[in-house]
Amino acid sequence: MISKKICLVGDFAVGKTSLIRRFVDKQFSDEYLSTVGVKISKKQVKTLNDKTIQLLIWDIEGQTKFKGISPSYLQGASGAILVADVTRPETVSNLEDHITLFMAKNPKGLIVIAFNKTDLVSPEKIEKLKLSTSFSDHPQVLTSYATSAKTGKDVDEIFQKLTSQMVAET
Ligand code: G3D
Ligand code: MG
Repeated sequence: MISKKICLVGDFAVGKTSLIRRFVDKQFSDEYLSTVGVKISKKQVKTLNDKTIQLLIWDIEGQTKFKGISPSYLQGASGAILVADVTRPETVSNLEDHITLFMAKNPKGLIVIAFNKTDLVSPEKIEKLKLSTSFSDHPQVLTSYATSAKTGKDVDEIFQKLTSQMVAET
């Protein structure tokens, strides 16, 4: 079976770990785990063209407001889910920097954007946010989703989309 590394990237507390837990374990936890290092979760995903892929999902543990992402974390990734918190506009503007960092390490990597915590804001606000952000400068950004790790909205979809596209490209 083919394995592919993907990374969750984004500011502190945007919901990266929660999205992985929701996708891998089908649960949401309000409990905060602050271990230092990297956690790799594995999950088998069936792609649209019926291949089974082993996803190696990388998550930073022990990230703080001050301690950012080390470039070696991104090494060798086929894709990334870039996460912003819709209740904190600065996490949305910082996506641009995260894209640049990821692309520098993985020029052929694919990216999907998760506007997360959408359970906390109105649909109108999400629509506005989506319209106000454009990633057309970055062809590697496939699409964006309005996710919620709390309700599970669009969580499977975003992982599925990224995986199917990564496989389609190889
Ligand atoms: P990180 O891994 O990006 O640092 P976490 O972020 O997954 O640790 O999430 C940070 C906080 O946001 C957690 O709350 C978590 O429960 C909450 N959270 C994550 N995703 C969502 C979501 O979609 N909706 C809502 N309402 N909350 C979310 P605490 O209180 O533990 O800091
Ligand atoms: Mg985390």
